[in-house]
Amino acid sequence: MSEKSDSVTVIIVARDEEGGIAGIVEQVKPYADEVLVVDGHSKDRTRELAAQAGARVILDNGKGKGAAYKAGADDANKNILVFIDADGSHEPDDIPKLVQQLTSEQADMVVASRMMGGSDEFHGNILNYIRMVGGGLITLLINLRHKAQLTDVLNGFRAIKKDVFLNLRLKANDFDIEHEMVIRCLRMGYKVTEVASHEYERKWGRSKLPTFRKAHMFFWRLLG
Ligand SMILES: Nc1nc2c(ncn2[C@@H]2O[C@H](COP(=O)(O)OP(=O)(O)OP(=O)(O)O)[C@@H](O)[C@H]2O)c(=O)[nH]1
Ligand SMILES: [Mg+2]
Repeated sequence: MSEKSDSVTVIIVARDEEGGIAGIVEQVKPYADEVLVVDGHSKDRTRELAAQAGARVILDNGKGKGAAYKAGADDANKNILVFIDADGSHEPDDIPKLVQQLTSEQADMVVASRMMGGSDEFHGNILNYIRMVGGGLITLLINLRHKAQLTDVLNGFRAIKKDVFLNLRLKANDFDIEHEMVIRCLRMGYKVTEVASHEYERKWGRSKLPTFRKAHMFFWRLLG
C-alpha cells in the first residue's frame, strides 16, 4: 500500500492537561506519521510540553471539543485521523486495531467501545453511572433510528478517514461532536464499526464536561 493510502495523523485534543500531555504524545508516536495537539487555549503548560515532546501544536477557536476536532481535521496532513483524549483515559496501544479497520476497508469510521472493552469509570460514582446510562440511551436511540448495532457512540477515542470527516460537515462545537459524527456517517451510508478498548479513569487534572449543565445538548443533537 502506498504511504499516502495509510498514513496516520493522531489528533490529541487538550485543554489544561499539563499533567500528562507529554506522556501521551510519546505513547502515540509509534503509531503516528504525524502527532497534532489541538490546544483549547490552556492556561497551564500544555502547549509547551506537547511541543517539547515532539507534537505539532495548533489552537482551536475557543468554542469547545468539537471545534477542536474540526480544527485538527482541517490541519491534518495524513489521510487517516485518530482522535484520542489527553487525560490518559484511552489505550494508545489500541490505535493499530482502530486503523486496521480503515485500511482493510471494513469501516469508514471506527469507534473504540467501552462496552466491549470495559471501563474503570462507569460504576465508580453516581455521576459516572448517570453518564453511562445517558450514553446508553443515546446509543439505543441512534441504533433504533438507523438500524445499527453500536454499543458506545460517545467515546472520543476513534479513527476516521479524513475525507469522510470533512464530508460530514459537522455542526457541533462541543462534546456532542462524538455522536454527531456517528449520526452523520450512518445517514450518509458510511460504514461504522467498533473495536473493544478499555477506558481508564482520568489520570490527572479536572473534567471539562459539566454533565448536568450540558445534558440537554446531547439530546438536542439527536434531532439533527
Ligand atoms: N482543544 C480542546 N480540548 C478540549 C476542550 N474541552 C475538552 N477538551 C479535551 O477533550 C478531552 C475530553 O475531555 P474530558 O474533560 O476528559 O471529558 P470527559 O472524558 O468526559 O471527562 P472525565 O471523565 O472527567 O475525563 C480531554 O483531552 C480535554 O482536555 C476544548 O475546548 N478544546
Ligand atoms: Mg476524560
